[in-house]
Amino acid sequence: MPLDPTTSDFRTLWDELAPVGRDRRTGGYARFAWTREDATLREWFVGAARARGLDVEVDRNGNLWAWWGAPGDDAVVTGSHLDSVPGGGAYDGPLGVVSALLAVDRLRAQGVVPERPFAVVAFADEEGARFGVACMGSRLLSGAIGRDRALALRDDAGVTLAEALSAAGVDPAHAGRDEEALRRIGVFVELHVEQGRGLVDLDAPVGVASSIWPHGRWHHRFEGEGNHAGTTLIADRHDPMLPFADLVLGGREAAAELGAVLTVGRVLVGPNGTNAIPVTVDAWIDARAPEEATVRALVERVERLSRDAAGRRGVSVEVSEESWSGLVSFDAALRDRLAGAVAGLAPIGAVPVLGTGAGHDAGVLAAYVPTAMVFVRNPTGVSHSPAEHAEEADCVTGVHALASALEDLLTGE
Ligand code: HGY
Ligand code: MN
Ligand code: MN
Repeated sequence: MPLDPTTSDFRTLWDELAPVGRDRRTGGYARFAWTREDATLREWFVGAARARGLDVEVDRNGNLWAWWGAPGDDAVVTGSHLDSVPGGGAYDGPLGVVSALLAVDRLRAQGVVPERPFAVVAFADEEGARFGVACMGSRLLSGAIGRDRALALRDDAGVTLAEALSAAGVDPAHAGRDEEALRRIGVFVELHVEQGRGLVDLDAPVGVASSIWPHGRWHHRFEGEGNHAGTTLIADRHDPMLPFADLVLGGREAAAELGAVLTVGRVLVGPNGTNAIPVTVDAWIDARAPEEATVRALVERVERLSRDAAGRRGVSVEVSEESWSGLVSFDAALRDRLAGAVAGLAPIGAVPVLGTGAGHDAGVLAAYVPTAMVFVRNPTGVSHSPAEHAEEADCVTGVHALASALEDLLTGE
């Protein structure tokens, strides 16, 4: 077990995770909630925590908690998630979990004795890649999503979240807002790889978060009429692919005009045959902007665009909101306290304060308990891609920064 994490200690732990769910061809990860890969990652977490003498508990929503000392209320909690988007990078999520475990090693090596309960957490299903709603573990725990709605969500194969939880040994009858788990979180600090170019442009290895852009996901389902690709005259077609195309192009233009971003990264075409006019196109819109009103304006415009296009093309459309995350402004006093605890550590000087367009469990929990985030420099800013990266030296600096912030919270007033 490493005592005071260095580059090689970081690499040892990091390398244990590297092969899990990795596509050998693309290098991208497929680590979706409640799959075999997820189970492997969860087993890894349990093993790594126990190797450090931490006691592991699974809460009612399948989140994993590793306690240093006795569990209790008002704990200092740190961690992140282990799941990925399709074709995701290695760092988004796991960096926060690995750094949390190595921060425990560092605190121990420095003789720190926690004066408050302390836990490392691995939240379940942060990306929402399988059931559509991001941050499911923290949303269920906090009650930010209703239990019945969550449990009825289906993956692309028709499996419900309730069924997936059961299959993984988590009883869905006990899922939902967890008062005990919530009471135990006195403060949550999530370390995360930065997902933009903020820190690299500022030439800083770590920073702290100020805010998360409001964002959400919307499902547009177009339904037309299947028919033969060769014998159906253009004038006779009810092709759902056409309003879908209008939506993608018009949505991008609308986003650019409003100063927002819009992504259509997931599409299902039914029946998906080369020589058949499709019957259905299901498309998912991810929309984000600095202001809530801008996201709402964009989403309304895009819905109108879809309805107009569908009407013109003789196709029906249904639009539904799958998730919404309002603007998050992290607790300024906690953020400054963290920055103060970290500033001056070599090679960190001043600690930049950054906003982000990426969602996090810390953002969900911010509505219930004080939360803060530490970002680690990403040399290209690329994320949700196999090209996502952080240099080992920066990762180790991140561990040191996290440990300092935690020490301050564990032993200070
Ligand atoms: O989609 C997001 O912003 C996050 O990475 N879950
Ligand atoms: Mn992500
Ligand atoms: Mn993440």
